[in-house]
Amino acid sequence: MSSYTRKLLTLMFIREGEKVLLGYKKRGFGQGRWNGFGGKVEPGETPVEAAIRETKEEAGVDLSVGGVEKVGELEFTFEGEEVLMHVMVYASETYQGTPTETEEMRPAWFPVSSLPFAQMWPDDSQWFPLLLRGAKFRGAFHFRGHDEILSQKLEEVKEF
Ligand code: 8OG
Repeated sequence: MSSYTRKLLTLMFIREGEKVLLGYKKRGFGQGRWNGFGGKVEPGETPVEAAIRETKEEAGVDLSVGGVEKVGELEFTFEGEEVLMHVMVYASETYQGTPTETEEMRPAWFPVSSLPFAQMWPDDSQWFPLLLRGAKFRGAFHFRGHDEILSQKLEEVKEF
């Protein structure tokens, strides 16, 4: 059995009515894909604090702790790599400020009925329907490279 080094990360989706705010990742991990906002949890931060900080850094918008809900937990592993990315997924239906392009992300609103799944991580099309209907979920995806899912688990949970 391989032992993984776990990395704790966050992922935030802002929803306004029938639209979701995504960011086009301009550099780094996941470059060229649309995604929520997020990154590593730093020492001394709670995951929700990290999620709010990353959203401010990447999209220029402010969220409040009270408006943020944890909606999912996802684990990602990659063939031949010893890192396990443990991603806490959050949603917020309120925000302040105007989404603004940063060095890392170009934000844009997408109707929930036409999300750019072909330009998103391949697992996203599986759990996004759960997120969009307000369900909570746990999933694990094992990748070959960044495009091919070798195995996966996904389940709906009542609460975290
Ligand atoms: O700090 P950095 O930008 O490298 O953090 C990576 C971000 O990408 C973090 O928000 C977690 C997120 N992420 C993965 N894998 C996947 C995935 O398969 N789907 C989605 N939507 N996001 C992912 O690390």
